Amino acid sequence: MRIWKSGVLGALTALGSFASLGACSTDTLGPEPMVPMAGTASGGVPAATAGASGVAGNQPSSGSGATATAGSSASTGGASGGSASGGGGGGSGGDSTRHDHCEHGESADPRDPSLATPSRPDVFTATNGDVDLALPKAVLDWMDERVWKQSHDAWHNVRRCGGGGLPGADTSVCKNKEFVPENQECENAEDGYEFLVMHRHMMIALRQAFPQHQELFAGFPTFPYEAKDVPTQWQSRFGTGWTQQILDTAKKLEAIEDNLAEFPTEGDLGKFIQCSTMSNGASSIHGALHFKWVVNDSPNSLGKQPVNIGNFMFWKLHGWIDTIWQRYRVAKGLTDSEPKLAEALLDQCREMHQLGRLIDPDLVQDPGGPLPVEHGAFHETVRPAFERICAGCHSESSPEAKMPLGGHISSADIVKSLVNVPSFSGGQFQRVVPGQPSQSWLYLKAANMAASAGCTGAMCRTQAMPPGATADRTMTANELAALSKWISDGAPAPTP
Ligand code: HEC
Ligand SMILES: [Cu+2]
Repeated sequence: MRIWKSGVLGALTALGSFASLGACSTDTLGPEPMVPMAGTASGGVPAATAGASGVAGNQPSSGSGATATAGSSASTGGASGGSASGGGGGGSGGDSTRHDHCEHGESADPRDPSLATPSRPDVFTATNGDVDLALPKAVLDWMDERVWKQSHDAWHNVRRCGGGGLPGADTSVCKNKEFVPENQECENAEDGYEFLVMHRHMMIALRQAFPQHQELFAGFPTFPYEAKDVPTQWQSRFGTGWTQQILDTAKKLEAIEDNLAEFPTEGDLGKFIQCSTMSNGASSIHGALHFKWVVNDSPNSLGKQPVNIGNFMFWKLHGWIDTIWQRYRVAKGLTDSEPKLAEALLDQCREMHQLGRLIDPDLVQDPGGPLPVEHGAFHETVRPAFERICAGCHSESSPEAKMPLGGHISSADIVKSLVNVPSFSGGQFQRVVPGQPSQSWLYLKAANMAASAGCTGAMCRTQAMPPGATADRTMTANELAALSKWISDGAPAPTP
């Protein structure tokens, strides 16, 4: 597994923010449609939706569409939310437009329309007959494509590196010191705030990705005091209900407007919900909500942090927590356009994303999803020319010579199909031989040197690329020099 260059992230962490990462992710499809949040999910649960609108950069820019031409990425992109972090700057990319899911939001997933409407959770029945509810498979797949379960797990675990928290948590992530946040779990109100913001970030992203099924991610409208307040599949396991302490805590939170004095800041509220254990040592209200419905064999068991975000109830309970938090914010006069929140959401998105990259550097994105953030000579100096004049025929979906050079594909995947890969129609040549441009079929074809390169074998197509192109559609001397240099330098893979 490739690990983050600690210097890079260390420096960023020193800046106190992950905000500047991702500013050079390149998406050549042009501006993605941005999905405005609906006002409320059906069922009248305004929580995260209300909290979310206007902070996640999900408002379509009024100017988009009008000026989606070369060099306009800054104006078509970071319309609203991202501006809080100043994440927009640095125009690196010709006519490519950056797509950064943290700044611009998630695009609607193509699987959304195929989900059942009204939405239904998937049912899992354990061997002992216990029933658990999970998110529909398409949503679980969306999460898996982004290693979300592991990233969420790591997000919590990396806050336990100081020794706090659950025994048995996978703390291997702690060896990446630059990922260990200063505020460890339950240490202070800052951690409480991050807890609230991180889970809201996930809700926002899911609602953007599945806009027609937002109710899947809506919380309990009020605390589930009674069995009838939970889905039928769970009612039989409601048992004797809640302890008096949990009931008292729930009532206090349900009357949050009257109890503001107890929570000087939002972070204090978050800390109380996540961390405040009961006097008998029983878990916090957050823990109690998690543990009440645990089905141990369930692949998305609420009790297992590495998988629990796949559980239907996870979003019911965290949505309820978010509702209480949002009510607190409203009572305190905090608006959704508050820059502090916008920035914190961006930070939490970045952190989760980077943890995902740490866990799975080869993260494969789904075809409609956002591309990973990438850097390096290929991505920055070679790929722009390919996008300009090659990607039309060498696109990721149906590449000529089975060789993708652009489109909706990561630079890492492009490089993988080039370096040390035998050519399709270039005889004995490989596409790219690290260190040797003049032995690299890609360079030879692009530089119109293939005809004299000595190709042997049945398949020797020596025409220059692009075939029959006019001068304005061939690579310029500078572009060829960049390609040659990248190969001479060993054709390194892009870095995140
Ligand atoms: C108009 C369509 C078109 C464009 C534009 C185009 N190509 Fe091609 N390319 C092809 C076709 C068709 C083939 C297969 C025939 C051949 O090898 O010449 C091919 C083959 C190749 C091959 C051989 C791959 C192998 O494994 O044998 C390379 C290298 C290549 N193209 C590079 C490029 C580059 C670099 C650009 C942009 C500068 C480009 N192509 C633009 C149509 C195109
Ligand atoms: Cu969590």
